[in-house]
Amino acid sequence: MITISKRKFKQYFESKMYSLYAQPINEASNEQHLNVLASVLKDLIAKKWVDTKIDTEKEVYYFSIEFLLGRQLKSNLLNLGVENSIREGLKELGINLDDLIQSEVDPALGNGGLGRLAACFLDSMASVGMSGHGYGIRYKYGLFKQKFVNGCQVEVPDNWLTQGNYLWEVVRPNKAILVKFEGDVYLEEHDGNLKVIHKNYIPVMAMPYDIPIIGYRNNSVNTLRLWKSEIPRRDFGQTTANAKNYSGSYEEALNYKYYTEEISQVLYPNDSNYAGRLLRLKQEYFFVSAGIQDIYRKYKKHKLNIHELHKKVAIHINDTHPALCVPELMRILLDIEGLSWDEAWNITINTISYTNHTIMAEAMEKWPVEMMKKLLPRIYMIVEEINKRYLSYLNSKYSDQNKIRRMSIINNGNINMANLCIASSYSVNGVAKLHTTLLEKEVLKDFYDDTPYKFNNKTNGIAHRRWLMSANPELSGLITNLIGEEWKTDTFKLKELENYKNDNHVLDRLDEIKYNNKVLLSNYIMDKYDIDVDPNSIFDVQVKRLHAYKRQLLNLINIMTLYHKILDNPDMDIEPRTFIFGAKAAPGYYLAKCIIKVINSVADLINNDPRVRGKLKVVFIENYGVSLAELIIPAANVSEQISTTTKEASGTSNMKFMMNGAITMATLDGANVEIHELIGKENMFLFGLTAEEVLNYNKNGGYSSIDLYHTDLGLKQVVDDLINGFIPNLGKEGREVYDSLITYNDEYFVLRDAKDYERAQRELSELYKKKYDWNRMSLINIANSGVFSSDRTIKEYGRDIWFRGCEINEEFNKL
Ligand code: RUG
Repeated sequence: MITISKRKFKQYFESKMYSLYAQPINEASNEQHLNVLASVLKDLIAKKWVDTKIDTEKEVYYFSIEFLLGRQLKSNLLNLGVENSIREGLKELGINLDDLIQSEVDPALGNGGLGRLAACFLDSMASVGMSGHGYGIRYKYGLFKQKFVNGCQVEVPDNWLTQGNYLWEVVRPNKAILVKFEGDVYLEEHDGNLKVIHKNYIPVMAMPYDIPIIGYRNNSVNTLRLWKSEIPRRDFGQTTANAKNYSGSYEEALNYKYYTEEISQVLYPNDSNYAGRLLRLKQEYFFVSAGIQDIYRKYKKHKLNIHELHKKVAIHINDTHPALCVPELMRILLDIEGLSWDEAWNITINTISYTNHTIMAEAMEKWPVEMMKKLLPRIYMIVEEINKRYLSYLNSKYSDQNKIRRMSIINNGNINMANLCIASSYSVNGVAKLHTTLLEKEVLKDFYDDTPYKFNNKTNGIAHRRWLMSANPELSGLITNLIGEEWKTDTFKLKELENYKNDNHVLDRLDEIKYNNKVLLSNYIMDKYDIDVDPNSIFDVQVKRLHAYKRQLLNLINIMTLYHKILDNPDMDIEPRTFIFGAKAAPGYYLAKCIIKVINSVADLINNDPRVRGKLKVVFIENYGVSLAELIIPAANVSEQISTTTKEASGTSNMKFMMNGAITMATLDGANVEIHELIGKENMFLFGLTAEEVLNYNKNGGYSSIDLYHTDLGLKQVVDDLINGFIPNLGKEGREVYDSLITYNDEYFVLRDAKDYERAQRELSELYKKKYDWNRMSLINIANSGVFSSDRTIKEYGRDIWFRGCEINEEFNKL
């Protein structure tokens, strides 16, 4: 925790303004004010932000190809505890802090849940006082910005570094690292020892850009180190003696520059459908190699004993994208340290742990052998050796060749990255109970049967400081008034709110706060889209990536059903509803883009139909991301978590909504299962197939959507609307969506679950009429949401994975 008086801050701010811009405060732009403020804050934390503690305690390195940070100013001020003095100081200087907060860029260096989870984990590691740092990529372009043109998604590049540098970063040229691609690898004898020689490689310089991660009022400042790929600078300290010789032609120089810079140019714009592409593999090795070499350098600098690396360092790989940490660490231990294979393997396998985030087959990364061999020749050799030893272990234990093939790391000309991760780490975790069970019992069953002690569950969490304290200050204030401050550092204390579940005064206040947040969102919708939404209507929200399994389509079908009902029965007693969507589709995911177009077309139809005015509204908010989530989630009455059961590994927006008092409409999928365990079915709305039913259907070829379509006339009417011209301005997109449901037999059970969903929605509507019952439910949700703080999750990772024991565990070594 730092303190700074208003007077001191003003002096500091003014002199910073002079040193950075040589001009008076009142002539500076908003952008300059923001830069000066960030610079002052960086100075204030500089002493605490020392580069290393590695010699004193075990450090965690969290490797993730995405970090979806969101804006930093507000949360940094909150965590430092200086917001009030700085707000006041700025005010006296004629500057409005809120304007600065709003004008900060929102770095979109991630796609969705996985990247945002990584950002929450950084926040929590710093806040619980853990020395835990992130390694990732400083993409020049983040996730595309989404615009709607005639209802269709159009992607606009996210040129977030317009000023050249990011507000919070510090570049450290003296810590740049050489990463080698391609070339020839062979063994040479030196003084009777065989040495691995890598010649003619393409050198790429990884330049570190550090972002401080400030803990909540506890003096901790950790680092997120993002690497930018560059052509090695002239003064780059590391030797490139054996590098490829460029003839020096202009064209070659340009090609080389392009080769290097392309690597950190753009974030892969896909959520769970990772096609194998060369650039992506380059990105993966680039940041992994830079990170592992960085750890090694730091380790050597402190003259630590390499035989005990695993006692000082925990390396965590967030999904399989950083899986090359395994062969890269092996490379350093074997080729640079000269350890034996057995020792290098023992150290590696006791240092690396892995999280799986999905069971979707198309998201399981596989790399063609030929591609890896050419791009990363030494790394491939190591992977091949790991595979050889792993196969010999498997053959010694099992006779079932199919099983061995399934578990093999290299199979059919591809390297299976999940298999590599499982074989080479001491811990494999899923991200919610059901997900972990599915990994153990279905998807990774062979591995679980083989090494059950490696598997564990770590249910995801969210940074309650950002998602409640910062995003919903009024609710946060009410909670503090009722139960004191302690919940801010121990969210389990939120449970005490249940004491107020029958206090009408508190329930009224809760209602009022929700209403105020709805007004803020309504104003945004009015400003942006000129759509007038009524804050008294139910705000029913589904915000997340657009994917068929997340079933925005199910939500839409219910909206259409409701629409027809009102048209057929104009006097129907219905609670007015505003359905709100926010979702980006991967640019190459055609069906998802068609669903966006259909939702937008239905929104146009409904919003312009006077017959349903005051009853129904549909709003699709463009460009959903962290900053918009901070506005939307506190304003939601209903949280739509309606994925096909078994498909959503965890979900994290479900937790954010719950913490902000929304009522969950859910299938028993992902972490909805845990929500249900906590609050019971009486405090949420459940519907849909169970996991067992979905698995059974899948094993037996699904159900027949066409039969259902012909028997349920209500459903048939809505499905036909997609193709019969009922929805204006809808062409081939309607047909595509129709085909997914009927021609291709509804892979995600949308129609199969539609009736039950409608039933649950009807019940929800009825309950909303009973104001106190609804608000009591809302309070119970908030009171039970404490378990979903990522502080809890991170402590569990620490306790069960990273710090659980530091001796070499021979049991992990199966090679
Ligand atoms: O789809 C999953 C979410 O269910 C989960 O909550 C989140 C964080 O664990 O990760 C998402 N995810 C999975 N994002 N990308 C993948 C596949 O690599």
